[in-house]
Amino acid sequence: MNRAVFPGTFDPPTNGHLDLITRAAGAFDELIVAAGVNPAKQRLFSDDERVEMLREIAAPFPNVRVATFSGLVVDFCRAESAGVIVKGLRSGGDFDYEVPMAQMNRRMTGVDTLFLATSPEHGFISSSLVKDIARLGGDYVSFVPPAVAARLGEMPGYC
Ligand code: COD
Repeated sequence: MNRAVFPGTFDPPTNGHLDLITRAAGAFDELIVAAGVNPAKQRLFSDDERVEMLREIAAPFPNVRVATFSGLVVDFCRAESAGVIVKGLRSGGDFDYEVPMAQMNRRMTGVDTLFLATSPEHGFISSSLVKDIARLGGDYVSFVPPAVAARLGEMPGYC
């Protein structure tokens, strides 16, 4: 089976993430969307909340499974017998951040990374910007799936 892992913080999942899930689900027999921890980022949503939101938005895709992981993403790939990591690229900033990780992951274990260029209509969307807009009272609903917009609106201090 041709199995891939799409790892991320997904705090919260956005339409950019959903676009990658849609495209990667069409390219692999099974896609595991894996919510992990980026130590550089403080999270708003708990593991359970991120998983629930991801399950809601991944529900239309029978070959997509949602999981959490801690530790190295390559160890998770090995445990799940997945040979490919899927990542998205929006900008040179993503390239500079992602390529050394991809090279290190391949060097450590042979697991390769497949980069999907962002769709132009989602290229400016990030979880951080969505949270900022929500916290400061702006309109964020067109940047996230409906299930995520509802959750974000319920968070104390967000609207
Ligand atoms: N369009 C296209 N792609 C997008 C968009 C968008 N609008 N928004 C985000 N993406 C892509 C990102 O480029 C990324 O590829 C992916 O979606 C997830 O994004 P985030 O922001 O939710 O997640 P990150 O980048 O914070 O996740 C980082 C990981 C948790 C995956 C990473 O830190 C990790 O693998 N940690 C585990 C430890 C490890 O193995 N480290 C590597 C050692 S070499």
